[in-house]
Amino acid sequence: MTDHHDAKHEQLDRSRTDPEGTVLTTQQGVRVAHTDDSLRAGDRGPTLLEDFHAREKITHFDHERIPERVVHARGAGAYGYFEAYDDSLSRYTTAEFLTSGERIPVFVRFSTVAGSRGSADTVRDVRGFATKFYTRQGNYDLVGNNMPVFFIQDGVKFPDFVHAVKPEPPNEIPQAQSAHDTFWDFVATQPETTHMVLWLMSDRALPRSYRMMQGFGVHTFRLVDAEGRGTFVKFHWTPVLGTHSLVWDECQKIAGKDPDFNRRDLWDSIEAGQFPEWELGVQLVDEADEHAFDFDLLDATKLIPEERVPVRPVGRLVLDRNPDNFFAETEQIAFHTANLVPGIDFTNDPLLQARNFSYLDTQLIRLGGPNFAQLPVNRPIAEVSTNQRDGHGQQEIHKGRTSYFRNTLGGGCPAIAEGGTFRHHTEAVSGHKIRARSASFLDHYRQARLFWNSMSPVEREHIVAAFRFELGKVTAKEVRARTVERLNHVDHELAAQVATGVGVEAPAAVAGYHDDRSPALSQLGRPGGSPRGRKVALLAADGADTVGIRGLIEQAEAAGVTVEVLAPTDGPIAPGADGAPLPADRQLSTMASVLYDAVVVPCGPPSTETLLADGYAVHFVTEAYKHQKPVAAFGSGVDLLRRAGVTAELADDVTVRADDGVVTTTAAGAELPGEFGTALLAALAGHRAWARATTAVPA
Ligand code: HDE
Repeated sequence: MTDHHDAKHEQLDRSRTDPEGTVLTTQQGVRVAHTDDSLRAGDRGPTLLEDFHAREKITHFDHERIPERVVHARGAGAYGYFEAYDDSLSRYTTAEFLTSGERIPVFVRFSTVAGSRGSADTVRDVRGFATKFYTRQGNYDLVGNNMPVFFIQDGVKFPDFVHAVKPEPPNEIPQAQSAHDTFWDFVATQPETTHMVLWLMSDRALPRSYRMMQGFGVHTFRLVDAEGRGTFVKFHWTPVLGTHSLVWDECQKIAGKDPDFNRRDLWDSIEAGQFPEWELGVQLVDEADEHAFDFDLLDATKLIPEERVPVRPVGRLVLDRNPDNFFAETEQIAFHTANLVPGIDFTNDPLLQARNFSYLDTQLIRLGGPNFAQLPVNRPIAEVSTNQRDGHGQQEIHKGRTSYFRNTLGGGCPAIAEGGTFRHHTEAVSGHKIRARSASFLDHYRQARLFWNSMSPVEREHIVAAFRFELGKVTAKEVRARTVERLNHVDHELAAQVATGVGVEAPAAVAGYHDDRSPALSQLGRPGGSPRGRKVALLAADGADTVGIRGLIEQAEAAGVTVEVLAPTDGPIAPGADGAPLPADRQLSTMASVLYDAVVVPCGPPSTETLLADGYAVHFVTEAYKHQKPVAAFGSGVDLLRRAGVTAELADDVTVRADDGVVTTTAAGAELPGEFGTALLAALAGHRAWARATTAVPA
């Protein structure tokens, strides 16, 4: 396989600068001797206008901010590559990056939607999953989300929708939350939102990690072959680590304990060489089958069930490099749904059509002019030659007298390309010019119910709890009632349970409920049971069994799991009977169980005694237990589990006991059996012990 993915970095290297070994200068390159005092008339006198250094420094600072994205303002990104597995898609498309097997450089930006740039990562929200492929044929952007459908069917409603979900105008409250009156007022009056709102109330809105969420292109796009023949396509990203979520109580706590939780997780994993990875899959539909479904392929509030059209794996995406500068790269990257390469085209999805206008338009104000494609992160690696000239921030020095087509004075250049050009798919279109919605878009409940029917019991519980939380924050009783009315069209039991929670009357069941299911929609039913990429907290104090701990850490790390040692104070932990001192990674009081996937309490009577008397330690275990996470202890560490209210059966001898996600043994030191670590890793692979009773959450 050719490794083509360095091409972008070679280009970026020409823009990367490093202050190492340099001296301070002005923007003009004049060396600066003094930057702590401004030039003034006398040491207590007024500052002088002629202090060009101070003026330049302050002026630049005054202009450091640019408008944040109107949606998806909060994000995190990374570089990597995409490689197609083989050329099997060449029957359908001339897009080389999908068929060549070369490593294609990419930049991916993940985001939340509603919050401002500085908002917390773990809010209940959709996540953006936008990929820029720097292909040899030009840049292709797949600007997707982590949910396969959308709130509205026509882009003309997007400003209304976003105004409703954003903080309310009088006081700009609440930040990054849909749990307020205007959002639910919009939802309750727009039945087309119903399907997506179920996704939003599901665990999908609370990803454990950007590395552990699916991505979707949402719209139906088109692949186009060399003869101009089109095939409908839906794009899917499937994470190698599985699709996993946080629970709501955790999310709210993490928003305070570590608002950068998802951003940090992405950064840290790439720094550690644990490169996040997804598989690209496509659902292909022959154009002849356009009307073979009980929904319209052009309707972005609908998905194609995977059981009906299987997702065919076509390649892999790997993120292997963090940006050097957040602003220059993650903030200035500009995605656009109309950045297409030959072999991919649009459909008439009215949401997509509006997006094709919006993204270019928004970049003009956000990035300050028409030359943002010249910013390093946005530059294609394909050759660029246009007749576009001038404008703010022009970086190129265009030689020659001609900047028009057709010219003879410039030798006719740039000439019209012969091969490899983009050709719009030829589609016959007819109709009256009307402002109307197609009747094929009018069923809003069938797929909402399909989603609900496909959920496991615990996923349903979470959805009901989410509706109760969100509507519970709505002050207008009639909006609560109207929303419950809508839910009643999806499922009567769902409506009744939400109604009870939010103090409105449950409506009578309606006719037309169906029993169809799509098992692929249940996150808990999806494959991905591996402990890889997880983070475990190990609580220890002086006198801990460092021999047993070291053995366990080694076993965990071999399985791709990170173990952090948390101690009441910084500094190395003194060993118990034998063994060497153990460095502590974190001080216990600076961390919290919500930042980890599991907790382990090791042996060592003095260590256990200290932890039993430490409120943070006891709370840590209680909270992890109540969040249904794997909890493990060996030797005297088991006592801390008892103190923390763990009610599962605990080991009373050296035999490893793994009950309800609680792994224990009385063995310790060199005697600690490998099965202890194996059972912990198996519990981690299961993500949570969902059967564990949680009536008393929060901790
Ligand atoms: Fe976007 N969207 N969007 N959107 N969107 C933007 O573009 C818009 C929609 C998505 O990390 C904006 O550069 C309209 C669907 C992502 O930089 C803006 C409509 C999907 C990102 C915009 C939609 C998305 C954006 C704001 C309805 C999933 C972040 C800043 C017609 C398939 C990209 C910007 C990044 C960003 C408009 C609907 C995904 C204003 C008008 C559906 C991932 O142009």
